[in-house]
Amino acid sequence: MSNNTYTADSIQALEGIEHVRMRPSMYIGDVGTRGLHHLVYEVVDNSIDEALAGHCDRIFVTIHEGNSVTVKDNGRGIPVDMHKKEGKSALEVVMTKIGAGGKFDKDSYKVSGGLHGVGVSCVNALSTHLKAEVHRNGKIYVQEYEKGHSIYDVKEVGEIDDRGTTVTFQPDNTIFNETVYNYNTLALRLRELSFLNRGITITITDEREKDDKGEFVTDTFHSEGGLKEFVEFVDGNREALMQEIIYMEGDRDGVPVEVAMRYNTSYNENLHSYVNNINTHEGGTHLAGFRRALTRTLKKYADENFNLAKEKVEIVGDDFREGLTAIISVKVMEPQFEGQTKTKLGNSEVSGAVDKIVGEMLTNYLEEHPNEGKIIVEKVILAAKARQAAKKARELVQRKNPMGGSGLPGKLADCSSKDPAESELYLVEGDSAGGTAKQGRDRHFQAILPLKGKILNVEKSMAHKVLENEEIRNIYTALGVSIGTEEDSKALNLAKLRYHKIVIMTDADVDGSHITTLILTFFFRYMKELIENGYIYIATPPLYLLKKGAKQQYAWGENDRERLVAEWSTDGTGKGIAVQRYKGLGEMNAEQLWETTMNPEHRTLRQVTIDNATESDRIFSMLMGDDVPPRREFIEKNAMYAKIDV
Ligand code: 0RA
Repeated sequence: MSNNTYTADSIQALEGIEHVRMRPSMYIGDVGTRGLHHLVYEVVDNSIDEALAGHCDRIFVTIHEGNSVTVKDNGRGIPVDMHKKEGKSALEVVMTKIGAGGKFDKDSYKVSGGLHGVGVSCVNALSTHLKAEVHRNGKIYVQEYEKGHSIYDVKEVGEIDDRGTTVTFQPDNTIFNETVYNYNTLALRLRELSFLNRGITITITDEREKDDKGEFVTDTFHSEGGLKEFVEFVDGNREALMQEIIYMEGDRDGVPVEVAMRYNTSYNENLHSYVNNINTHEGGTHLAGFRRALTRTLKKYADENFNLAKEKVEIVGDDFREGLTAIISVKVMEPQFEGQTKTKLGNSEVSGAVDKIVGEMLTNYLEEHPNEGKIIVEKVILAAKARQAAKKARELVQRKNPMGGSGLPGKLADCSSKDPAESELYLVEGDSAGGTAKQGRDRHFQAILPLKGKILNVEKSMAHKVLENEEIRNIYTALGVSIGTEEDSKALNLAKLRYHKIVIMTDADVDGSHITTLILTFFFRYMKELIENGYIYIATPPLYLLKKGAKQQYAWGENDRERLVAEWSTDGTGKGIAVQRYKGLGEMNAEQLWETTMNPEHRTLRQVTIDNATESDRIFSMLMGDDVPPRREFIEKNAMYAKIDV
């Protein structure tokens, strides 16, 4: 990720601030939406640290008109006294010296800090303007900065009897190519932080828009129950197997560990792990420690209390995690992040700490809760039996449909290119639209697989049903990869993937959105790697065709349509303009479909990304669960898919 031409020394030689502005991605990941939002997280993290140190319980985040943002807390206030070595106020050092962080306060319990952990000075460097206001010692101190440099010394501007720090910054639009904050994205993260750090109250307010009552949109997040409530929240649409949530907390070798878990009737494993409030998508030593302790403890309990021989089933690690939702949160002083996206914890000492705490506390729990113990063991035995059935089904499928050679589905119209990097697979709703797409495509690099309407809802199906399902089998055989929930097959062999763009193309109506969601659920649960690697896209067919005389143009939404009508009308009416509404892909001919939706020169593909893994899990369980109204509402709003024009 980082650019190796710069050594640590040369970074310093280059003067921190200028280097941050020259290579922002090295510090905040990217200069798109993610990086923009990261600025807020970076500032909030400082307040969270102050809260973790026990000096702050209130944080306010405000998005202002023009997309500047304020983060205010009621902590001790950043010190303003002279920093001897630097010859400047401590506030100025924190705000302008790259890498200074809060390190001069050795007692502070600094464990949070965004994924990149770069500090508020980077936010300052990437802002056209930043103002810091500190309430401390009964006084108000302020300092302002432009592009990371102070524009005056810290000054005392008044007296006050509260305490705290307020930072307002305006992201530099010459650096970021996206400068509009997404309220939901920020609110999601703040809610997550409130669950991960119980007792803190976090309020977000959006001053850019007013609601029906003429008030600013605002949300306040506060959790007394912490991870317990987090599990309850992400599992809101699953049917729990037990009333109570199993909660384990402790501190081993200086590593605070917190785990909350509960079994439900689903067939999925939902483990979410955090290190210093950062979601570790790729897992790591903390997760390994949890899994080991869970398997060992439950196995021992089952062996001692149940007659497993009678069940004639061999139980493996996976079986203990089917239908399990668990959140694991650890705080590590010097975390080492590894893996492709630097979200895998490497510290070996953490594994033992989690293992010990979970082992001991789960053993105690089972002793004190024999009823729950029985429910868990019965669920595990059921999972083992289902796994064996799935294995048989898979073997059957593989025999019928051998890998390699001509093992491709009959319905697939493949492309001629064999280079995955340039090849695209369109998953098309319905045979009729599939036929049109086959005529319209560029057969050199575009393959078409028509799907029969609604595919199986994998959220509610056992693994072997998923593997046996014909449409799903067509998808993964066309892709050239194997799928499964078992540990060995989970390491999906991406090298075998036959297309690096997999495009879901459905009608632009509620049914189409539902089908898109069903397909996405399948990818999310069974081939998450495809999403994580950016291979999954959603096609966006136009909604309207407008014609006036000889000219015609497509419109993708209401705004588009209104703009065109306004442009074309000479007298301000809609007169003489024919507006054709496309209800389905089938209403376009092959040429139109190519022109608007498939031709790389003109089309808009939305790349599917996972912004927040825990929230995605909750959303998928909600969308595909039993409760219909929230699903409809959500699909209609369709707020989940990140829109990236490719
Ligand atoms: C170090 C020392 C002290 C306060 C802070 C850091 C601090 C930093 C931030 C950043 C945002 N909000 C903050 N609140 C506090 C003070 C140590 C003391 O008073 O003894």
